[in-house]
Amino acid sequence: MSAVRLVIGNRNYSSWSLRAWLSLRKSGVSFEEIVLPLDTPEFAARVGQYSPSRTVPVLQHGEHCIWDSLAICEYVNEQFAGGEQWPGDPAARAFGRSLVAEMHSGYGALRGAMPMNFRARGRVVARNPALEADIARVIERWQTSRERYAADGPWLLGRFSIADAFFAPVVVRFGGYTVELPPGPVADYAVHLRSDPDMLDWEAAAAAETWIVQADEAGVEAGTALASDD
Ligand SMILES: N[C@@H](CCC(=O)N[C@@H](CS)C(=O)NCC(=O)O)C(=O)O
Repeated sequence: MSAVRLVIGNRNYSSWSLRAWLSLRKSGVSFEEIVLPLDTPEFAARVGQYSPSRTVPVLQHGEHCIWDSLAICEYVNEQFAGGEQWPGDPAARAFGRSLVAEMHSGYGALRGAMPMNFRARGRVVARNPALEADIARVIERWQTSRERYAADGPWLLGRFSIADAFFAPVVVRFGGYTVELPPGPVADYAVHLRSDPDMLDWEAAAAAETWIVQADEAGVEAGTALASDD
């Protein structure tokens, strides 16, 4: 098989990269990783050699280049996961795709106010109505998913799916920004995802990173709002 290579940003910050990486890791295919440090001259100098959009993640498979996290997950599912990263049932699949599409194109207030940072603990940000609405919407989607598919397994749609890859960064954000989750299926889902062995591998690698994005570290100590999105 042609070589598979995933180009990602710093694991501590790059939520879009985590989506693609988790899907690829769960597929079981072996792949090479290249990590480009976000917001550095090195990133600006090197990203163009891999990514036509100059963003990460990017998947290279032989002559193919896929440069968007959703497109990468779909490709991984088709090429390496035998379609297992979506449910076989069309209604469940459509539900999962709706979850993912909403995550991919929405939740702007959440993304803006709570950038992913694995090292963040106990951050507190000002809650405005748009942020509250995004948080409530995520919790409601997780509750509905877990109620519908609990019999099939511990992930959002029962078995691991692309929906979990897309919501993994949100679980991390909620953990770092002290978002209280209702006990039961929603809180249990967050615990399940954070203790998944692949997530723990990513977290350990994030902790070992030495690149710091200053704009995203300013509030770690103070617990204040931060500037960047992802
Ligand atoms: N829609 C893209 C967005 C990717 C994206 O914005 N990635 C960020 C890092 S998490 C990036 O590459 N930023 C670098 C830059 O904009 O210079 C996806 O889903 O992959």
